[in-house]
Amino acid sequence: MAIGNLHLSIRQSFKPIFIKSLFKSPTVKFAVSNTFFKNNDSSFNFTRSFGSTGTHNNSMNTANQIDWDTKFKTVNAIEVEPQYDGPKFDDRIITKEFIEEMIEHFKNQKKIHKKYAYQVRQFYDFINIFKINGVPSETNMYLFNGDFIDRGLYGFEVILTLFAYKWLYPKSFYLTRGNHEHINVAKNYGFEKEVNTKYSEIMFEYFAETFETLPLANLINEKILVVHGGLSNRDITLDDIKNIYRFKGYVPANSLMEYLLWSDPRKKHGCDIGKRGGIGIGFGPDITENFLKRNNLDLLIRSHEAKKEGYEIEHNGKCITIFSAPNYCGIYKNKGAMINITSDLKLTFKTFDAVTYPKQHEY
Ligand SMILES: [Mn+2]
Repeated sequence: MAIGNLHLSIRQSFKPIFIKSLFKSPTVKFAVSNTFFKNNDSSFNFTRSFGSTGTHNNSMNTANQIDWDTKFKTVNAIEVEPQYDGPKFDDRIITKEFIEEMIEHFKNQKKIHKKYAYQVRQFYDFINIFKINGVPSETNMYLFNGDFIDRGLYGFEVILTLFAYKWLYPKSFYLTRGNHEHINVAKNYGFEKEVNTKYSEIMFEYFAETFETLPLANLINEKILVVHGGLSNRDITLDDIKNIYRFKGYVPANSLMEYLLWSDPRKKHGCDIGKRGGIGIGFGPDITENFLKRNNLDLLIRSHEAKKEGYEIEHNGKCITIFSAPNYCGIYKNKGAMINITSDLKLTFKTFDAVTYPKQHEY
């Protein structure tokens, strides 16, 4: 129940600096979305999530100061009215049935009770991904690559479903933080208003707090780095990424954290200030190539930009943008895309169009 548990679930999952999926199965799949991939093979099971918990720097470790027990008790005391007909779960144990019922409930334009929402965008396009590729499970891995919110009417439903799956399948369901998973961005681009309308300011604050726990990068089979935005203008290593302290409550200007969340590839060699008014940088093919060589990697996968065909391959095949929200914001007419990845790191792209969704719920 409690968002406390959801937080903890995520915090505990990412507490070690590296997460390595220990799960082995003949049908392991892996996917990344707003970005995502998918894999149909067994040996594909090395996924690491980066981002320091900052335990080396206790004076700044605000996340550890959160009183999870009090939060849990407060949420646990919330009464569920007898007329509530939505999904429930008990004893802080989320279930597959709860998530499936929750998705049905959302499809029918209903809310789930705040007691459960505390705990745990294109929502219809989002769940269409599971229709195309199968629902997440211990054998059907997914990685979603940030910017889960601020994109239309159903950001809350999308991110709650993502968090619920992360909670249910911590070893086979992965998320990367996007630039929108930040309190100030979420205030300016719609998520705060959406959550205030559907629930309350407290609910928004809980979510904003949870965003900080999301890792800034994931590493697949030691060879593919997945970040939301891009690279730095400095000669960074994976250790530099691993050592980022991400619980500051803000993204420091011109920091590696900012670049990972906000940068975009560019065609020319070198770096420039980028195309977003000074947030993040533009990085060229030489930057990507040198970064990959320095870190013994094969490929960079990132998101952050809508693409007409849902994806774009740049930098001599070394930098791929994947974007899985089709007809982005209802106006871009772009396809959505996903990547399937096999154990020998062969990539297959799948593109798809937007689905129709009910429009009566404006807020
Ligand atoms: Mn973005």
